[in-house]
Amino acid sequence: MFQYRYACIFILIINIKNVFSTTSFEIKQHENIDPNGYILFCLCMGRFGNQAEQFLGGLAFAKLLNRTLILPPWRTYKNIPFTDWFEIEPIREYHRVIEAYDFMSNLAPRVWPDDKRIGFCWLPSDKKKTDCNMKQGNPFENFWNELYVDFTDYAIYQLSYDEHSVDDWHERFPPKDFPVISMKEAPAQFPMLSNNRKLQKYLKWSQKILDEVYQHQQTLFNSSKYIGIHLRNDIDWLKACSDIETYHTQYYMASPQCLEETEFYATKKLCYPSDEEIFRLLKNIVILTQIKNIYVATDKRSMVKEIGHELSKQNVIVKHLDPWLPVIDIAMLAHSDYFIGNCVSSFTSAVKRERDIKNLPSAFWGFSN
Ligand SMILES: Nc1nc2c(ncn2[C@@H]2O[C@H](COP(=O)(O)OP(=O)(O)O)[C@@H](O)[C@H]2O)c(=O)[nH]1
Ligand SMILES: *[C@@H]1O[C@H](CO)[C@@H](O)[C@H](O)[C@H]1NC(C)=O
Ligand SMILES: *[C@@H]1O[C@H](CO)[C@@H](O)[C@H](O)[C@H]1NC(C)=O
Ligand SMILES: [Mg+2]
Repeated sequence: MFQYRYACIFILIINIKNVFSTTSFEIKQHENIDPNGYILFCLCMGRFGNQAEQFLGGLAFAKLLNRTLILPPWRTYKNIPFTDWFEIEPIREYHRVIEAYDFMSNLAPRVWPDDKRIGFCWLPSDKKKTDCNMKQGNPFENFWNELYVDFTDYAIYQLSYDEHSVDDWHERFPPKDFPVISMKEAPAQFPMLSNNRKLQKYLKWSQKILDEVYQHQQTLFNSSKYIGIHLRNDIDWLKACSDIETYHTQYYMASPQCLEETEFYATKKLCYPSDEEIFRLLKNIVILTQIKNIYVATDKRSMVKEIGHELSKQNVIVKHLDPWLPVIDIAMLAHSDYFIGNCVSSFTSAVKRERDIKNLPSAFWGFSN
């Protein structure tokens, strides 16, 4: 009898665990509230590539302050829970983190009462906290509303996000008065600091994304080797590249990924390569690798026909998926056997960082080879 009841309870627990899957596990961990407090920020600048660079900078900052990082949702036309795209456990090897919706439902009622919900803005010292405009416009308003966060007050600061300011942050914003530092902008530079690129290794795609990648690899290429290329060529990019040579810089958007520690400035050719440059480099890589499958990711013009025509002697098979989620293109490129990307694009930089961690080869349009 006892054993039977025991078994019933056991089965019940298993069922509850299945229904609530991660939450029942998470709640246990939440009994530990971090006495050092939390950090939350909006990834409110740009789209995925920009957001990923800013996220890694923010992750490094959270560790510097030794506050738990509340993993922000990715921002598309709506908030995408961080864990829809990336695993949480690998990040915990680097620093304490909690997913934002998890924090809001399970910890915020105790840790972050309404009257402690203070919005943090970096503003010059002649500005007032009413200039913070924490929730003004898209994506700011939408981001916080979808997390059910309202602010009762604001704090403005001029502190930087590097190791020299850590003591100042602790002094001005001690955790007992400011349990959550919730920031209008990510506490990070763009382009990201090269030192933080290695943090990419803690970003592991969720099983859902991986399954989709493997499925596409099967359908498109029978799971055999392919070269992934990124063609960033929508009109916003044409504009972004048009005056690039007048800036005389190595730091234009993501360009440090190929230019820092060189003697070169960003050029039009690097930013918006001609069709001829695309055919030239791609043909070289096909001949070098003997890989005939080509996967094209693009925001606009896929050049599938043109590439097939120009490389007809090489018998290439050119595919373009145009996935509903741009991160699927990133993951497909990251998993390719050779990658050619756009040095100025942070969409490319997300791919390149992941490949560097795995020691996979990459090249850039308009840049050697
Ligand atoms: N699906 C897809 N979307 C892209 C591609 N390139 C650019 N985009 C879209 O354009 C956005 C570019 O912004 P971002 O990711 O910040 O990178 P950046 O502007 O190139 O530095 C991406 O997030 C996508 O929404 C691509 O190859 N495939
Ligand atoms: C950081 O915070 C954790 C958890 O609150 C604590 O155990 C650890 O000692 C702190 N580390 C430093 C360097 O203060
Ligand atoms: C797909 O790959 C499998 C395993 O490598 C191979 O046996 C099969 O012939 C391939 N199919 C086609 C259509 O190429
Ligand atoms: Mg952008």
